[in-house]
Amino acid sequence: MSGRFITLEGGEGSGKTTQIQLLHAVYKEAGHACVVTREPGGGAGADAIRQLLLTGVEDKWHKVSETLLFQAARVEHVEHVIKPALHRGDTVLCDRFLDSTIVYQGISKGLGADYVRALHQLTLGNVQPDVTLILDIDPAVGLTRAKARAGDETRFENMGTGFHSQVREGFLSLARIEPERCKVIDASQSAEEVHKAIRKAVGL
Ligand code: T5A
Repeated sequence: MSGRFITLEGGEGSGKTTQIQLLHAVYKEAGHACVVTREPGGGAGADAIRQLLLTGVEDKWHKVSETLLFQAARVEHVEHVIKPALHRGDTVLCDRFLDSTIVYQGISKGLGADYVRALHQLTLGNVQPDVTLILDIDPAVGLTRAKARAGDETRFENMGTGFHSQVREGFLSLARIEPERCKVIDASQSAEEVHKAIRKAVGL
């Protein structure tokens, strides 16, 4: 696969969607083919699973079922959207990927990071991002930003501050384990400053 696979990760309201759009504009301006996508989602099957996962009460799913649903959506996404784009040589900009499952289900919900990694290996092999940008922000600030937008996809937002603090620490721990792939970006800055830091991190 010749394309570059870039993921954005971080807590709720850390600015991933905003930054993906800004980065996409840079690629577009340069005339470079680029696919923007997100998880859970990316294709009809994965979008249907997204609805199951993000709406409703916090304890709607057992952590094992929840993890399997995220990974089922990921298989649809990788096989139908990500791999074809990378084979064409396109850059893929993806809002969340496997690291979100490692952090949210593996670390914060206590299923174990190794469990999540093993499931990924079993279902998708070695599909991994080339670069991961971790947008780091105080969860209280991020949640305030996220709650300002309308919609019913609030299941994870409602999981409490302790849960979201573990999410933040979880992402930072991944960056310590894989510093070459995972670049931590201070997401408390203005959107323009965050964009500049991201461009530097991806070499644009
Ligand atoms: N999940 C996901 C798992 O548990 N396991 C998994 O495996 C996966 C894939 C996804 C949820 O699912 C969980 C994690 C999530 O809880 P989602 O709706 O996709 O749900 O939620 P988020 O990914 O968190 O998306 P959000 O829309 O909440 O946040 P973003 O995309 O990080 O932030 P963005 O860009 O939409 O910005 C939010 C607001 O802040 C403003 C924006 O204008 C917007 O209003 N903003 C800023 N304001 C000030 N300064 C800045 N620098 C700003 N940047 C953006």
